[in-house]
Amino acid sequence: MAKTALITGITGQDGYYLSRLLLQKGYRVAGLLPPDRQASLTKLDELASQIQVCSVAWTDAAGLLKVVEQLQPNEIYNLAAPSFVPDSWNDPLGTLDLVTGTATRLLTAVRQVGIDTRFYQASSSEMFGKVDRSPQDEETPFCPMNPYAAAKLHAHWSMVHHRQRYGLFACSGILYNHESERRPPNFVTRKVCLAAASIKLGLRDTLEMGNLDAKRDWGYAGDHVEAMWRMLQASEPEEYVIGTGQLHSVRELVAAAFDCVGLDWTRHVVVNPQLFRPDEHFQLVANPTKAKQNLGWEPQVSFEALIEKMVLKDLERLQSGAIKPSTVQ
Ligand code: GDR
Repeated sequence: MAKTALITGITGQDGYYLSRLLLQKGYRVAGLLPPDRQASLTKLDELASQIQVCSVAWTDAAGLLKVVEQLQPNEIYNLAAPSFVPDSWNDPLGTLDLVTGTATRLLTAVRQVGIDTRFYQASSSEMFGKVDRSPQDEETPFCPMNPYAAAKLHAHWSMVHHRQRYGLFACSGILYNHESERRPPNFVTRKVCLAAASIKLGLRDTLEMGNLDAKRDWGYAGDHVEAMWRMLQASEPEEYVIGTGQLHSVRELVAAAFDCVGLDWTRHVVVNPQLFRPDEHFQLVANPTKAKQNLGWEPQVSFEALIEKMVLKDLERLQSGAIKPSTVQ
């Protein structure tokens, strides 16, 4: 019989790639969507018609329990989160409730229904924050530096507690930055790739950037969702650090994107100190050895190939009119 997977945050970048992977594997895929977010299902494009939608608010514990009871999912992937880190300063409590509250309500539902659902929690490298070592692995202490990271850490511990106390098959992937053609333009990779494509087509001339010396471990979202799935197929529920193990600066990202369209980035990029983030002097880079050894997981798409994919897709979108030039200024 086909397995059933329930995904929160299904209309986000990772939701798309994970749904696609699970549908290809023959899963029945259901997505939890709050009643006021039903329209966002169109973000799943060609997958939308294959997804069963469960309409429940994140705060509705009874509603979430009912969904779990009725669906009896083999696997739950909890991806729901406001993922743009700076926004969490504007609404720390809302972030905590969405991130931690949803994880805890779902874990409670699984425990109450008493089924053998395997639970994946989307943890983040932001939980490491002010690191005292690089690269980081599963033993690295956490030191979150913003409300988003603190909320993710609380959700992470909630998952660990449910596993320890109730014996649930619950685990988390501590994921480093992962990008794709589906990344929204407020994230730095997409912002840069869209700008490079727009400048190439003469739709704009400059790009304002924050800290060019900031460094990240950027991987491909399609690779990272594969790791999520593998974690739930393992014999034991465990934490895994998921990243490429390679650090690149924002400067390298900009150079790579402009290189794809044959432009010299130094002629177009302007640094705006107002876009700098305070407390960002730490090198977040993964040591994914455990994932390689236990799950056989390795990233398939290189940094350069990822940036090229993203730039080419934005060129195509702009040329076909899928993105209106007026929105790229
Ligand atoms: P991040 O992603 O905060 O790491 O979180 P983002 O792409 O926003 O920033 C990456 C790095 O680029 C630097 N930067 C800029 N960032 C943006 N957005 N705009 C700029 O103009 C700019 N200039 C420099 C940032 O300072 C930062 O160092 C992502 C999200 O997916 C989280 O949800 C996830 O948990 C973590 O990755 C792992």
